[in-house]
Amino acid sequence: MNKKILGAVAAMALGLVSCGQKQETRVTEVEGTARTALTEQLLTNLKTMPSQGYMYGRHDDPVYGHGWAWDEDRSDVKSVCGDLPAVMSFDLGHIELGDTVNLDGVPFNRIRREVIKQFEAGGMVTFSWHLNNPLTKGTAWVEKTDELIEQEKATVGSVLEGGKCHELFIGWLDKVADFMNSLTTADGTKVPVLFRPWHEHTGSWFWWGQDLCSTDQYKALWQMTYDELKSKGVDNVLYAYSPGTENGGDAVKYMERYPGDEIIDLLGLDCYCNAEPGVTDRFDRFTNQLQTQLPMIVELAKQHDKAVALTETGFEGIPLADWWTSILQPAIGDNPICYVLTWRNAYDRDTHYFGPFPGQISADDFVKFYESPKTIFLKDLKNLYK
Ligand code: BMA
Repeated sequence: MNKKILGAVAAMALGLVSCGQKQETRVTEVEGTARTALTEQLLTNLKTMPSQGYMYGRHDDPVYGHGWAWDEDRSDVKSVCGDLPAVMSFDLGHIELGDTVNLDGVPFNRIRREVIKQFEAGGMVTFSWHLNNPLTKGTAWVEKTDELIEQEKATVGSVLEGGKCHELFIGWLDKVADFMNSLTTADGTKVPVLFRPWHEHTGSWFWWGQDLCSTDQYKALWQMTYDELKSKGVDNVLYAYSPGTENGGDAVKYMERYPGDEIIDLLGLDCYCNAEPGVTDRFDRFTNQLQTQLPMIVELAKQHDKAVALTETGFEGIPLADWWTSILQPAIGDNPICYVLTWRNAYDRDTHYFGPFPGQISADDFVKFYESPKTIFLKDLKNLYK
């Protein structure tokens, strides 16, 4: 989500920043790696899923929640409704740095274990990647200060072929590839996952965002990501395109930076319900956005033969007791999406949560949401891989 991280980034003097890498031209010819049968099967099932309902997903659900962290076999979703999300989401931010924990402190080894567990339970996993800025060495979020803005705008160009961070960046992609390749069960089965990099690019808060790079550069970034993972033998990954709501319901705008049918498997939307004090129709805005944009995306998905999902949503702090059944569900309506995912319940920030926990005012309504015939949680799933 669009969450600005303030401060903490050492501003490096303009011109002194270098990736410390040789500038080399890279041969980008990619050997074709077919995707595994299970991965293709997952995609088929994501496309047909809406005839049964939509899966519910939560970011980082099995590793921490509101007021707790790192327990085993614990989940805020389960504590409230007795079942687990059908979709678990995790973030790969800081894997590029070679760190053992991600940007929110979650160990990558634990993520790998949870991915395998979710797969073996019949559920699905998706990954976002809030990776650092390879040029400024700052976070994924841009600061746009006088000192940094030029470099922030040069970042995507710097990682593309011929750019001064290209070699460094290929190394970062290779770390992601290694991780994807390491998602194997005890019998050696590679776990299919959905990867959702370069998300919310229609906003301008990440270094790959709208005002920070050109359309061609953004598409080239995707192509390079796809090619590099493929060349490293990654055959268990589906790819999601997930812009924010800036298209305003215009299909041409939604597709403006679309990387292509060969790369993308799922069309998504990141759309949050933001409470703005003093604005009485705050829910109408969210409802309107979903009701205008989801049918447009569904139509595009039909034309391009892709799956559709509400890849990120939520109402931070959920101050409305019946938000799940009176706002979210009606806003999704009958749009055939395969899943809806709400963001994380931070363990260390009291008000940063997007799902209920026992005692939270929307907990009872979440149980109604769970009981709705439209929602699919882990126990409802038959088999996503058959
Ligand atoms: C954001 C916020 C951040 C977090 C990031 C990645 O939207 O929740 O606190 O670091 O997602 O999980």
